[in-house]
Order: sequence, then structure tokens, then C-alpha cells
Amino acid sequence: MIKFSKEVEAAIASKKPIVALESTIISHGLPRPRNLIVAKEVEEIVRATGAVPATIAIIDGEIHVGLEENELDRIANEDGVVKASTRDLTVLAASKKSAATTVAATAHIAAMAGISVFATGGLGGVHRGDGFDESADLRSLSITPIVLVCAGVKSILNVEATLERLETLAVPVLGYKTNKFPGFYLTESGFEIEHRVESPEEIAAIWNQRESVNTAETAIIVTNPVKNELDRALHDTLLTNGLAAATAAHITGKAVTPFLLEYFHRVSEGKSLDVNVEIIKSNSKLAAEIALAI
Ligand code: PSU
Ligand code: MN
Repeated sequence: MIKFSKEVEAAIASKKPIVALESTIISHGLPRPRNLIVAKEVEEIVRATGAVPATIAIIDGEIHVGLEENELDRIANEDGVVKASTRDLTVLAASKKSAATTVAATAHIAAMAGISVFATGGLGGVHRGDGFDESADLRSLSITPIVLVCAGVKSILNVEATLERLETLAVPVLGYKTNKFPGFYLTESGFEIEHRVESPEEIAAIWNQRESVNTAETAIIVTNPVKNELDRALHDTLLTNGLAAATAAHITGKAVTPFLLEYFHRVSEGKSLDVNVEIIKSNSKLAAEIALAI
């Protein structure tokens, strides 16, 4: 059912630590041509830390865990690559189409492949505004055993409502060297985190307690704040105007997040993009350290 890259297949055989990486960030989160460059750099960071990168995507209907170079290139550059959540996997398998996987679908597939650590940029969550829109990322993390490293939830979202949903869904949230819930582009979102951790070993120890307290079905979210945050005034202007632009353009459903990210990157003339790239790189490094500790 799963096609492994040569590198990931060898890592499984020799029991090397593996880090899952999502692909929607490549196809729908970052602009070309930087998306492919960053995707490769992130894989290199994981390798340099001593783990093996497994970028996950759907190629011609098949689940791929670890992408060969030409496959990574297809996800980054082909126009027909759609954004897929867990519910899309059956349809894609039957229609043999290609897709990039969101946090929800990537976590689902990684767990299926026996991978226990996953790095992304910002988690999806409850959207702002009057219409109801909650990312499938939250539901997926409540039923998928994986350590997810992120820089909090994307600041385009309703952070407070998202944290409440994570509490309801019984998904633990840890702050890496912080008690402040990170705000994706911003180091702090204004909300607190109860559980602060200081090292990858401490995170591994928490992960290893799941069976003993019978909570092995949920993910563990590790939040890693960005060091060089986006200018706050610029961030707030982008957010207000970006949300207004999305409403004016009648953007709904799964197009909302890619629209807002593209708006931020374009209007900030790449400033938000630089922060987004730093986030992904630093999360991938921490994820590799956690994978080694586990
Ligand atoms: N983090 C980023 N950039 C992204 C995403 C996360 O830095 O593009 C993607 C992830 O794939 C996440 C998705 O699962 O955005 C959330 O989309 P939605 O709100 O439609 O569930
Ligand atoms: Mn949505």
C-alpha cells in the first residue's frame, strides 16, 4: 500500500530514526521556485542532524513515504497537484491522481508507516470569521499517535478557539523552552502553555509514557517558537487586509489557508516567506533531535 523511497526503506531496515515531512507546504504554502529549494534544504537539515527525512505525498494515486528527487520536483512544480486531506485519500487512490498532503493526511500516513515524529510549519485550526471552518488537522491529531513539531497554529486563525478545541480533543501541547504559545510568524501568540519542556529527551520521555496512561491514540504537539519574528505592525496590517481580501474574493473551504499565505508572502514582499522558511527549518531540526531521542 505504501511506496517507500530507497533512503526510507533502508532506514526502516536498519532502524534509523525517521522524520515525516508534509508536502502541502511545498505545493500550496511556498511560491515557486523557492518551494523546491526549501524542500531539499529541509531534508538536508534532517540528515545533518542524524535522522532520515520522509516527505509524504500521493503520486499517481499511490502513497509515497519519502520522495525521490523527480517526485519531489513533481510535487513542487506540477499544476495538477491538489491539496489532500485524509478524506481525499480513497478518491485519489481510485483516480490515480497526485496530491500534496496536509498535516492531517501526513500524520495519518506517517503513523501508518510506523513513523513517530513529524515536522511542519504552522498547524491548521479554527478559522476566524462568522462561517464555521475548522481544519481537519485537529481531528486527525486526536486519533493519530505522532509527535508533531510546529510553530504553533497559523496566526491567520482563531488561536484561542483552536487551543480550546485541542483541549476538548485531549491532544497534549508542549512548549519547547517556552510557556508562551507561539504565534507562527510571531514568537508569542498571547496565550499560555501549561507544559514547558527543555530538551528532546524530555519530549521522548513524555512520548514513552502514553501506553502507561492509556492515551496512546493521540498526537503530542511540540511548539517551537520562531526566533526572528515578523514585524508585529506589519503582521497585523497583513492579517486585517488579507482576511478582507479573502472575503471580497469569496475564498472558502480548503482554498482559504493557501490564499492567506500567498497574500502574506506577496504583500510583505517576501518578509513573511523568510519567516515561514526559518520556521520549517528550525522545526525540522528539532523533530530530528526528538526522533533520535525516541
Ligand atoms: N504550515 C505552513 N504552511 C502550510 C501549511 C502548514 O507553514 O501551507 C498547510 C498544512 O498542510 C496544513 C494546512 O495542514 O496548511 C491547513 O490547511 P486547512 O486550514 O485548509 O486545513
Ligand atoms: Mn478548512
